[in-house]
Amino acid sequence: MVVSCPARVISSKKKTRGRHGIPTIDLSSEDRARLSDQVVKACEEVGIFKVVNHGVSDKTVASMEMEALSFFSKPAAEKRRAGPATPFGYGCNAIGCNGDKGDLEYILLEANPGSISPTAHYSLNFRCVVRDYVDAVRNVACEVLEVAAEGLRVQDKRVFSRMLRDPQSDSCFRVNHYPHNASSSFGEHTDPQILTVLRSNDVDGLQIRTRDGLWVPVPADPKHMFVMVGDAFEALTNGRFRSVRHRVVGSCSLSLKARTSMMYFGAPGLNAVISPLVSPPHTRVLYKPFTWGEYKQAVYSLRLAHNRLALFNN
Ligand code: GA4
Repeated sequence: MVVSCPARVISSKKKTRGRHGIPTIDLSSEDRARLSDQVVKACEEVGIFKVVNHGVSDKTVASMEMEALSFFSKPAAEKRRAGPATPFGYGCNAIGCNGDKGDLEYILLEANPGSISPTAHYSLNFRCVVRDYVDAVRNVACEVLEVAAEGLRVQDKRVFSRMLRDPQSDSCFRVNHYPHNASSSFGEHTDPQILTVLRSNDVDGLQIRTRDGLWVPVPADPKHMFVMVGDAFEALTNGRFRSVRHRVVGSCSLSLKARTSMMYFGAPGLNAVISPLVSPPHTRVLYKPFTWGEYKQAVYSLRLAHNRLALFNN
């Protein structure tokens, strides 16, 4: 259940200048040591950062956005043929328990390296465009994970990225569409996976909750991408990285244009064991080992509840 939250929202002015700013990281930087320190610091302190020079071409992004918009503009009956989302497919108002409100609609697809989910409900062009986009954002996620592993001084720098490149990976891809004429929202939650790569159009709405309980707007930036730490990364790093609570709030200011966001959720295979890989000597191991499949099952039964990881506390 989503707990209604008394936290304050700070103004975006304070956010951009003050200590609540979202870090911006240039992924093309050749100063690898500095880059990996920046990634580790952002994952520890904020759990979200903006990535510039991410390497995904404008064309790949624009084609994906166009295909998504053309899907969402179809008549309701036609879209519903690609649903219901159980969990994959087309969904609207299906999260429940205050998770989403208003007319949010979405498509959720499997996105492991071997296959992009179906099906006859999507055109061949749609599937090709999704495959290209997902391949590109997976590369962004893997690069970030490798840089993070370096920053954490893990010997095998592919230890995290390998999980996303595994053909059995349970990664998924989601496109959310918050229509212009409604006050649609998505309740606060953390993403359960390892890492999320988010790209939205130029309509605001995303907010993150800081450690001190403030809600901070994350201004939309269609040219760049945002990377968010998920629960599985928090567990893998023994709590050193913190998954970021976030929500999308609809308001009158959303009313001119629909918000469209596209998220790649990088996850391991269902049987992959998640156990803290980087706990310095003398540090208590916070989580019992669990498989991604076990965690996913807990996530679906607890829905958007707070602190699901606590189920696996040592
Ligand atoms: C939130 C993050 C991702 O969008 C998602 C969502 C998933 C779904 O829509 O099927 C969940 C939600 C998300 C967490 C709790 C459960 C599962 C809906 C829901 C009520 C795809 C994910 O992995 O977890």
